Order: sequence, then structure tokens, then C-alpha cells
Amino acid sequence: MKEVFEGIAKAAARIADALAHDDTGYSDNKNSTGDVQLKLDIRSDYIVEEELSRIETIHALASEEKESITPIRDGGQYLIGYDPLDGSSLADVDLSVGSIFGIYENSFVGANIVAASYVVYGPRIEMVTAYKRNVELWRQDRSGEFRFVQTLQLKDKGKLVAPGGTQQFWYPHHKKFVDQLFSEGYRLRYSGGMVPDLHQILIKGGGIFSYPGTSDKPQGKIRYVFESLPFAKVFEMAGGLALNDRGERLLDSVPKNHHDTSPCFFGSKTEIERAIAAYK
Ligand code: AFP
Repeated sequence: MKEVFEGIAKAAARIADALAHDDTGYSDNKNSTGDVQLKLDIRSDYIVEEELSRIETIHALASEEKESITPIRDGGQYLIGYDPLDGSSLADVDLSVGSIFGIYENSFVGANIVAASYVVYGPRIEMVTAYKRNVELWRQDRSGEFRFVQTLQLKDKGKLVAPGGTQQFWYPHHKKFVDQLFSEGYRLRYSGGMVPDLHQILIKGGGIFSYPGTSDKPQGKIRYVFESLPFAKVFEMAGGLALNDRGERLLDSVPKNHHDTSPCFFGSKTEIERAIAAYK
């Protein structure tokens, strides 16, 4: 697994350079979800594929930016599902964005994700890995190397709320739940990029990020394989919860298509349990 995290770190350093200096404009292409791709989406996807396809233990790659799965080699233990540049619509306003990686064995289902990692491209380049027992924070130093900083653990209760989804289309019980948290003094922390928004909740020790089903998007927007399952692995391993709107563990999900989405809630136990009670 170490070689996979090293490959992700190499890709991260190159993507950070592209973010800092390349054109943030749109390309002429659309991805499989129909989103018009930024030149940076395409560049980041190319970088990840180039860096990860070198790794002997990788069997196949599934990118959010590509319709089909890319076979890499017949041997290889791992399937990597990744979003090369999540929140890329924020790149032109110089807000933090991220890359997300799920490391799977045999198939892209929740039970088969054996590790996860994400990178935050902010004032610093930070990488979080979730594997075996620990969630670890790594930070790029002046030499360009990633150095271990600390392990990360969520408390049972936090103070931050990241309420995603178009508010005019929220279901009434979701709106009531979110309003209740704010009436109790929770702080709004939402940038439109799930990587920095979830990273903030993890680093600050608790709270809740939700991207619910809405009347215009009943299955939400967050994709299982590239986004929600990797973060579910991180948040559960850090002592939190990651559930869908029926209170089921996201890690118990079996997506029919590797581009499928679902409503998702990530955070510390207290807030997630309250969210699910609000949905009962
Ligand atoms: P982009 O990658 O298209 O910018 O979308 C980012 C994202 O998938 C996720 O990172 C955010 O939490 C969510 O979309 C924001 O969606 P809204 O703009 O609907 O709040």
C-alpha cells in the first residue's frame, strides 16, 4: 500500500503546480456526468493516471473524469477509484480544492475499500491517508517531500455544519434539522469543495457535512466510488459515522454503476445520529 500512497503524493505535487500556474479555463469536453471539463480536470486526470499506472500493485483505474474503467495490468491487487480534482469549479477563485482516492480490492463496492486518501491543495499541500488502524495527516515540506504530522480522531460531538445541496430544494425535515443546529450555535463552514469542507471538520474534531437528496436531485450529487466511499472510510476510521439518508452505512453500499451517487452524511456521532433521527 505504501507505493500507492507514494504515487498519490507524486501526483499531488504535480497537480499543485498545475493549479498554481495553469489555465483555469474550460475545455471543449464534457465528462460522463455531463459536466463541462476544465482544462485542469483533464490535466489532473492525466497526471494521476500517469503516476498510478506505473505502480505494479495497481490492476485498474476508475476516474470521475472518464466514462469507463481503465485496465492497467492483469496482475495487480488494487483498483483505484478517484476524483482527480474535486471542487475544480473553485479553482478560478483560488479557493482550496482536492483530490480523492479510494483503494479497492476485487470490485468498487463499499465492503472492498481497503484504504483511502485525499489531498487538500490550500496554502499548504496536505494529504490524509486511512489504512489499517489509523487516519494520518501528512504535509508537504519545503523540499517537496510529505512528512507525517499526526493521527486524526473525531470527538463524539462538534461545532461545525457544512450543509450542501440547493437549499430551495431541501426536503422540509432536512431544513428543520439544519436550522435546529444553527439555533444551537453551530458554525456554518461551507465552501463548495467537499475536500476542504470535510478536512476542516476532521481537523477541528467534529461536526457534520451533508449532501442530501433534494427534490431536484433525489440521489444527491456525491459519487460513491470516487468521493463518498473514500471519505466514509476516513471518517469511520477516525471514529465518526458516514451514512446515507436511510441511516445505512455508506461502506455497506453496492453501487450498480461506478458513477452512481447517493445522499450522504459524514461527521461525528452525535450530529449524524441526530440527522438520521430527523429523517425517521
Ligand atoms: P465540482 O467538482 O463540480 O466543483 O463539485 C464539487 C462537489 O462535487 C463537492 O466537492 C461539493 O461539496 C459539492 O460539489 C458542492 O455542490 P453545490 O455547489 O451544489 O453545493
